[in-house]
Amino acid sequence: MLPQGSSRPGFFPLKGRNGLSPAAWLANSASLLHERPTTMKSYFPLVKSPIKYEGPQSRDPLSFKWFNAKHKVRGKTMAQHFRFAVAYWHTFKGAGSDMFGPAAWVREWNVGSPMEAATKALEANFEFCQKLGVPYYCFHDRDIAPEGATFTESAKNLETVVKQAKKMQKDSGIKLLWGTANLFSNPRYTHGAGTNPDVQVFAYAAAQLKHALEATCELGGENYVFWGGREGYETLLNTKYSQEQAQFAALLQLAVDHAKKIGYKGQFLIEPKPREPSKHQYDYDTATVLSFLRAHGLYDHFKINVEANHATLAGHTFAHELTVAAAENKLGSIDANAGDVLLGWDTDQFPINLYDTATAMIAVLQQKGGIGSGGFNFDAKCRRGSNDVMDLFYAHIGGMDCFAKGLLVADKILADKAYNKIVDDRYASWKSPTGKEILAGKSSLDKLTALPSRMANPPSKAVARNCWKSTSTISCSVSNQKTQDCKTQDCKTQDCKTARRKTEDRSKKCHALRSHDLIVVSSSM
Ligand SMILES: [Mn+2]
Repeated sequence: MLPQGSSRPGFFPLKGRNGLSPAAWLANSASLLHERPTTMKSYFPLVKSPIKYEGPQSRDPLSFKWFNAKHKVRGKTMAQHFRFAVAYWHTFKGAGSDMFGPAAWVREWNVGSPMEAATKALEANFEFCQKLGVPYYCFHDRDIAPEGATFTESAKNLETVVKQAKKMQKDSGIKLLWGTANLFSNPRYTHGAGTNPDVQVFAYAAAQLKHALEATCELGGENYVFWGGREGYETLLNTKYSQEQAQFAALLQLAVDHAKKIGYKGQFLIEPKPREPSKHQYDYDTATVLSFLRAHGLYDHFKINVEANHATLAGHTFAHELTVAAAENKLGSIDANAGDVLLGWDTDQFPINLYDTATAMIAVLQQKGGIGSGGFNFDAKCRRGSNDVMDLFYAHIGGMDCFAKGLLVADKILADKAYNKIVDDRYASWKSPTGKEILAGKSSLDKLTALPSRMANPPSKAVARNCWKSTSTISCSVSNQKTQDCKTQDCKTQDCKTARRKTEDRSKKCHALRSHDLIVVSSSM
């Protein structure tokens, strides 16, 4: 416990109960409140006890309506499913600035010299995480420690802050989900860090990466993230594309090598993002990044950190990006936020759309073992008008509840036999000998060419619409029974006209069942 009279803000010391699992830590949180010395400064004095689950009927904005850390879904508690994290940059260094105006808020912890502010922000972070009931935080090197006048000074600042953070992690039980280097804010990185045309800038980035990786390792960070902030180009007229791809791969390989050297066992992640700030960002989306990793022999060392807002900027849904990553067991972690369909940039909002979180959680649950050492990091910020620190609580609580409810809905949908049947039926024809042969690599174009000659032409509407109902079942009335019965391919015969009518009837039924599909999904919400 911190000494009485200490001026340091009050997170709840764990008194030797370090190394607890997030679930055990959450269970203990409430009992730790009384241990907080009353003389300690608090940045969030209005939150007098850790936020509790009170259920959907509660009207207390400082309570969870759906996130119940201990509630089990598919054998895992919600705490284990989510491993929520607070994003240091937005929550403790964000000050309401946007492209039309500079900082709008002065947070109580962001005053004094840069290093004094760094210490206070750390204290605010650990108090906030404890009171919110979030077991992890994430940082960039330059938001946890200020950049100095020289590289050596920057490195020293980071070293000092890491020592403080390590002690506060130990005292509070809060852990580091991931760390990363900010290789995009300083003007030296205007033309990229790893992909910069100047090898000296590359070397600077590599050195900064080394320190950020070592800081993450020192703090027990479970992941290290690469977000290629300015890795991209503006015009091909001055750009060697292949050269820049090779450079970026070299930077990643240097990190992999250094991790081995220092014994860092955490997971490396790449966070895709398109369009901002350069027109052509190299890590455009998940599929692009996975392809890049394969091409450069880095595939086994990296997973993907999927951000919701980056997915929508790439013209995808959040669920699409999660599904592409999970399909290869490469979904490493999640930046849980949301964009705005009416705004064309990375707005980093807190998630409040249940349909988005429900479909996202369906995708997450598809990956065996869940997200492993990853978590759900709220890479989200309050809007410029939200100048009250209490909004940080309301925003995070809302986001956690939105994902918790999304998990419950996703579980219900996946457990619903009607839903499973709809999807299975859609692919039923692939269980035929022909389908099995194709997937086993035992078919040939010659073999498959024999099939179309026995099929109806033109295809039945049901087939053309790619109805979820087994196409073989629906089309058989035309292609097999009737066509064969009337022994003619000419569809003008009465038999075939009848058959086609029947098929159209089935097609209508198919549409009705599609509506049923939506009802199944909606009723699960
Ligand atoms: Mn973003």
